[in-house]
Amino acid sequence: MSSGQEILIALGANLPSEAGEPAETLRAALAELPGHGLSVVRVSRFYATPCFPAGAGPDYVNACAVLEGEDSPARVLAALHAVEARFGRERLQRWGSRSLDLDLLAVGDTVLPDATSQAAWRALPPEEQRLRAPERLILPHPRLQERAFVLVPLCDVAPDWRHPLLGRTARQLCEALPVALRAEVKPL
Ligand code: A4P
Ligand code: MG
Repeated sequence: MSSGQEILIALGANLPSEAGEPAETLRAALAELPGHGLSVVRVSRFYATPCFPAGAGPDYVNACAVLEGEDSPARVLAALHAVEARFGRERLQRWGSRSLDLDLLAVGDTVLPDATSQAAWRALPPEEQRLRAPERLILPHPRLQERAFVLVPLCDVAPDWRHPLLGRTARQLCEALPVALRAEVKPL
């Protein structure tokens, strides 16, 4: 049970959906969450961010939110996938353009499936990251510490959240990123 623990999610979109342009899709997705037993506690500003990998598609709109709910992390991820499906996300290509991507960043200090596996996913070399997607839920999300488009919005809503294995807060992880990467993440 995740009762009492902060649920941190990342939202991203770089293609329109039936709700409209990416920012509209993000708003509509947040509005769907309470229907899945997830209350929305805080929402970051929305940011325009260059597509990663560079040149692979249009710019993204990214945001983060803090949620609260009683379900297990696996059920929370299932709810996020249901909302992605509602807004027409098609999984054509890993890291491909999408009308909505919802990632589960963290549930308090929960580590899944275990510290060794989480660390192995975190250490995966860039080429393999692109080719291999985890079949099981990994928490914290294994890429969050290297992404300005995640950490900048996360600092709006949960700057003091501490990564249970790296021992650093969201703010410290963000400040460890190159200034140039952070500067690319611009409030809408
Ligand atoms: N999975 C395991 N752990 C998690 C978790 N903590 N959160 C599994 C979400 N999913 C998790 O995810 C692949 C598999 O990982 C699923 O089976 C899931 O159960 P996915 O959402 O199906 O595929 P994906 O979104 O293509 O992969 P992933 O790893 O979520 O991609 P990313 O890393 O989110 O990259 N550029 C900018 N500027 N902004 C973006 O938001 N996003 C992406 C997507 C690429 N470039 C971007 C952005
Ligand atoms: Mg995803």
